[in-house]
Amino acid sequence: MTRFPQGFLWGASTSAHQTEGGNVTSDWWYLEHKPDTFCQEPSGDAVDSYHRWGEDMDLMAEAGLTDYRFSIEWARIEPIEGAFSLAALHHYRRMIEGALRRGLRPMITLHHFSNPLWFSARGSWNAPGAVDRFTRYVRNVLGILHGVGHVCTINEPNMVAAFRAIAERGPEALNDGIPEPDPDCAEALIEAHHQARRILNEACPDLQVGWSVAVQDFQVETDAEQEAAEYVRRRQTVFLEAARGDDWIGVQTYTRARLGAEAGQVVRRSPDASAERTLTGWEYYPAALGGAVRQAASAVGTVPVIVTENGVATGDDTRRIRYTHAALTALLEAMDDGIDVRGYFHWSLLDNYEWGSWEPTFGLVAVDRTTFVRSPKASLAWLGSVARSGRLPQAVDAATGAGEGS
Ligand code: IFM
Repeated sequence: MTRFPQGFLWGASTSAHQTEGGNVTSDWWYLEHKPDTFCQEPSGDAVDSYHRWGEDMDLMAEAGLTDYRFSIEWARIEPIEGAFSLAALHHYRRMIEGALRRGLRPMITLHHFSNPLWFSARGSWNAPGAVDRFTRYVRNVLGILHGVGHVCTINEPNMVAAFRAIAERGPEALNDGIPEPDPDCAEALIEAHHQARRILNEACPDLQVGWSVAVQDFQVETDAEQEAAEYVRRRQTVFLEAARGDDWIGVQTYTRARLGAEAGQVVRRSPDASAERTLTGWEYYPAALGGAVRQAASAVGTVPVIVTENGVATGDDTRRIRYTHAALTALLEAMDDGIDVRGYFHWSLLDNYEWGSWEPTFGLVAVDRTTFVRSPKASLAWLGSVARSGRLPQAVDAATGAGEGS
């Protein structure tokens, strides 16, 4: 296959907390400001997308992208338990209408990491009643979803279920890949997803509902195959299997994870000393996307795959284009092998707040954090041209990152 199919979703993703700014009623805002925080920097005004979302959408539509995945912020919509903000709901409705007006199909994420502070204070997902609290929120947002094609209930539930370990150990907990998710939290998230799907499908039968899992390309380099499968199952497969019966499964992939064994325990191997690392410290390994969509497809059966995040933290935009070219090549190969992939969303549209730090830049667009002026990078035009033509250029020019041949 050299072309992507007609109707393929071509987009970029963002999340509310990472871009909007001033998310003061959220648990992340609290985490960023508490005295012993593991965050290096707070999100502050972020990149002011709460006010500048129109500029963000204009840039995407002008570049040739057709889809925009963004999240609506529970902490703004329900800042106090049971008190729903009509102004916040109207705000997100205006965003949905703004996207549709520009020819961008919105994919709405209902929960992208941040919670209302009150929800966390009550024990977050591990507390009795957590699922009911989430589904009450879902019922309250139904009214703004008309015209929306895709809803993602919860972003990266396998990361959410690992947050306690991350909060306790700090970001280095991620150096070893995804820490083991808390099983009770995982169970609550899966139940919340299933109930939300039912509510959404009943109220809006045309909506395509799914959730997005952090999927690493796990490469097993040990004979302890069963133990390795169990290691992957707890971190990834259970969340993928929970998507059986969904309209789509979101795959979010950045790198691979090589599994070995030490003293009878499955461990994640560090990248080789010669391996290139990105600004997040992860191995630069774009081909991971091919392995990840295959692993997801084998867990979910016939549910179509949408790549809802893929990208690279780098200060070198040529490297970003090369990474994306290689990732899309691996994606086409997987599609050639029969994997049903319906779309690709790049992470991220904007350089934004990377959960504790502003250092890792994932964006197709740079943002000056004092003036909030947006400066599109060459990678935005490059991805837009792939979207317009539905084809990958055969190669990437070494100097500029632009495509050569087609
Ligand atoms: O920035 C995050 C995003 O919020 C969830 N997926 C991974 C991205 C890069 O770390």
